[in-house]
Amino acid sequence: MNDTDQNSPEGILPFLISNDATDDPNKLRERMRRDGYLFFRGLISAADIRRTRAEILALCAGAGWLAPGTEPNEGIAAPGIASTEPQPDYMAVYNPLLRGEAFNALAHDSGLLNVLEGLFGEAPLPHARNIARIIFPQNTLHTTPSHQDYLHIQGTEETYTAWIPLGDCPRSLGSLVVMPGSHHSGVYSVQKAHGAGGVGIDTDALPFPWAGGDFAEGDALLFNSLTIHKALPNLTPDRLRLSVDFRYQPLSHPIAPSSLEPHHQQQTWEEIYADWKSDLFKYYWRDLPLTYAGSDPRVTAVREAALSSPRTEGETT
Ligand SMILES: O=C(O)CCC(=O)C(=O)O
Repeated sequence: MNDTDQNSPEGILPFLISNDATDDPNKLRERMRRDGYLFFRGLISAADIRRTRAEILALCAGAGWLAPGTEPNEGIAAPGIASTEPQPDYMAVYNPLLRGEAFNALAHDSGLLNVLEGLFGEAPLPHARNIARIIFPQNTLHTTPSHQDYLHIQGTEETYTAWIPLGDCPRSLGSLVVMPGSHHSGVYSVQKAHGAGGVGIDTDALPFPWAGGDFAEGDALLFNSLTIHKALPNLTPDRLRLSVDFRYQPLSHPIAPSSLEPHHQQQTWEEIYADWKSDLFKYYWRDLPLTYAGSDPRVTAVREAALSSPRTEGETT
């Protein structure tokens, strides 16, 4: 890990860039084991990212979320709107978004799947529950708090999130940061919090640094389900932050059945697939030899304790 760089005023270490390891499974595994994350420049197809971005911004335009007279691809938010998941006006855009063919196809990016196959030493299983985020500028109360994905996903701890911004995403637009080394200590306790997931970890006393940086189009961050991470606030005056988060695990590991359901479970796969032109990624998991995991009692205990906790304030740094 490099030392804190002078360009990092928040005291965030720069990501270790792992492009040198894409064809070296041992290096991928050793770094992931040590740090709990891998960051790659230009791993994801730029053309597919642009298609997904355009698909989502067309929905934002239809909802009146883009500033009138601006170029849609710029993603400039209309003044005075700050919608957030799961508010009804957000879901009115988000449910159609989940039906997007480009969005769902992006989870099968070949560069990403090749890295995952090297990391796992076996076929990767993409979870079907694909997620996207539309984060409004200055809506800092709802910035994603520090958390571990395992609490929300369960199945196997060997689940990895790929966080991919849909276009350049400097820190000021609210990129994701991770805590290298935080994945070695099991499931942390949480408190109720604002922002995605609704619970957060108090990281003040933890002995780990944050690592992060400015993402360019095509960059991807991969991290283990126990690695603590959070979003930085979108402090731009007017830009929407668009990103996707997809999850993967080794095919031979048990999966939680909910990972094969559409996000929020407000529509069926039939509805999601209704307008797709290609059958390639429909029900791709149905013929695979899957095994299923029950719920993890550690997660139940941590969730029950959180229910009786006070809500923490949103993080703004
Ligand atoms: O993009 C965000 O704000 C949240 C993403 C996240 O926490 C995740 O991918 O697990």
